[in-house]
Amino acid sequence: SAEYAWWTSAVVYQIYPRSFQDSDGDGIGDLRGILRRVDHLAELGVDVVWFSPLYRSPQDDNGYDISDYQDVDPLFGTLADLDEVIAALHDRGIKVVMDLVVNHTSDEHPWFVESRSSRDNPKRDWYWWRDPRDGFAPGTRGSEPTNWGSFFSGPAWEWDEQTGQYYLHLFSRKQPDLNWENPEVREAVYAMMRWWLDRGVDGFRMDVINLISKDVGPEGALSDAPVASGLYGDATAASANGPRLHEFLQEMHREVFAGRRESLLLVGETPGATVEDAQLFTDPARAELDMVFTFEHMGLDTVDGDRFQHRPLDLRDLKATLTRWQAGLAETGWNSLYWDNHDQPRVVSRFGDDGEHRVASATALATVLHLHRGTPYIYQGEELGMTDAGFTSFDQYRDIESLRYVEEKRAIGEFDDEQLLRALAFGSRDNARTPVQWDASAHAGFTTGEPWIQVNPNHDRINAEDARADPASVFHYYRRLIALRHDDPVVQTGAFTLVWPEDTEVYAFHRAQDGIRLTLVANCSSDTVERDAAELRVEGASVVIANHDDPPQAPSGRLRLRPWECVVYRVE
Ligand code: TEU
Repeated sequence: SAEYAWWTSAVVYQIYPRSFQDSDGDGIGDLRGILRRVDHLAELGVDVVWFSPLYRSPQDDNGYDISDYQDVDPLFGTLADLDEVIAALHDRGIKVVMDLVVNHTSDEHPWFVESRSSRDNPKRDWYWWRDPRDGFAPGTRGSEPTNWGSFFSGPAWEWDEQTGQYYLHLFSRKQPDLNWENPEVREAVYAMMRWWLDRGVDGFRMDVINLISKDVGPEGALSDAPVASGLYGDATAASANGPRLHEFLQEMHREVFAGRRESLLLVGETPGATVEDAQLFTDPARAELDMVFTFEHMGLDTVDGDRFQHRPLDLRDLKATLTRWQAGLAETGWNSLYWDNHDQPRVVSRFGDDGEHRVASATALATVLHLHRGTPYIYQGEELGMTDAGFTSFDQYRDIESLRYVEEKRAIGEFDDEQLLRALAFGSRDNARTPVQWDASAHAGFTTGEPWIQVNPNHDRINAEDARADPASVFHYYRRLIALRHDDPVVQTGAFTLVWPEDTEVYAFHRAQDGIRLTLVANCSSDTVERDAAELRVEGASVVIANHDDPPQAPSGRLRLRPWECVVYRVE
């Protein structure tokens, strides 16, 4: 049988340090807090932990604005604390993946401080500096070099009075984009990456890595992008998957990963990447990345991809999208599988039912995801079935993206407050950023101080301590799913075939390999449903995993599934 990389049987757990566990009572999670919880991770059975940024940062975007790549922010602790955490995880057989944010730095990074100091500074060209557009007063609306909008609202260009030019920032104005056209920039980034690998980390999750190559025309010109909606040109269209992207990734691979690749995990965050792009990124022969995060399934319950505008999910769209990615990466390349992360609302609130059927829908959705072919990612709290934040007033929100969105929409008078609050309640990244609910005590055992963002009041019912004591909890179900991936080669690499693409309630598919077939059937609705079991061909099958105690055994006639009931059958 074929040789597969170690991560085909691995499960990754994402820690968002600020919200994981506080140890010193300042209300912000930290490394010594993480140390107290490594056994939670070991008990869950995950193979890899990915840390959202721990580096020195002004925290304009919660650490995705880095001012020193080779130090830990004092909020979180010290490099020595990090070494201890890495050692504690390694002792338990868990690898450590660092976030790598190199599309941009903080404006307080010494590179940018130098770059902005004068037009002839040697680091001037490390960032994107451009003259104002002709015919407009410099520094006023309309004089930006291109029409690009920032992902965090407003223009993607910031006027710098001192040197009389604009600089590019696809995210906040405190996140200037690095100029990857400049070989010195690339060398500096590669050196920093080698430093981390030498320190013992096992890979990188590469933040917006497909934005690093901007589409530079003749004489370094950047051009306007189509205006999809709102005031600005679409920055993704203008800068995603640029002309030199694959060249840069292959160079990075040669300069940083050559000779060490086998043991590493290299995962790219790639908004706007298609499955065709992903084939190129993840074909091992091209030596770029191991896998990438698709965003296609995250837009399906939004209006025109606007993350703040909700429409109900049509299950057929989700199946079609994920199946397209399964098929596209079946022969070469590999999928990452995720529902939740620090940028997305909680899946149980979004695609599931976070009320009456919380446990059943959280476990059913987990089963659907983890039974696909690819490497599953679990975001902290997902294994507890944590729900969206449930915020009802503006002052509860912290995220820069949400705050800027409200500012911009208010400025143009597009929505009233009620509509804005609804938009945030659905789409805000803060939904996933409330503190991990460890127990039922005040602030959920997250901190003894005032948490930086409110703890969800439902921690009295939803928390790790109770979950650990309850064999029917979401937590114990995740443990079983993770163990299943470790143990079952069909889950790891079996071929995927969708069943019932047109069914709007039931998700069903086969995975097959070496004469063994697993068949998943999941009722993704809050009603009891009935289907013809003959079409599933599971007569005589055994049950591998199910989220109810008494699942239908080897059904051949009518198959009845309770709300959010799922079963995986094994046919030999
Ligand atoms: O996210 C990039 C990204 O494309 C989006 O998910 C983004 O968060 C935005 O909300 C689009 O609506 C990455 C990080 O995961 C995110 O936390 C950072 O804010 C961003 O890059 C900038 O570093």
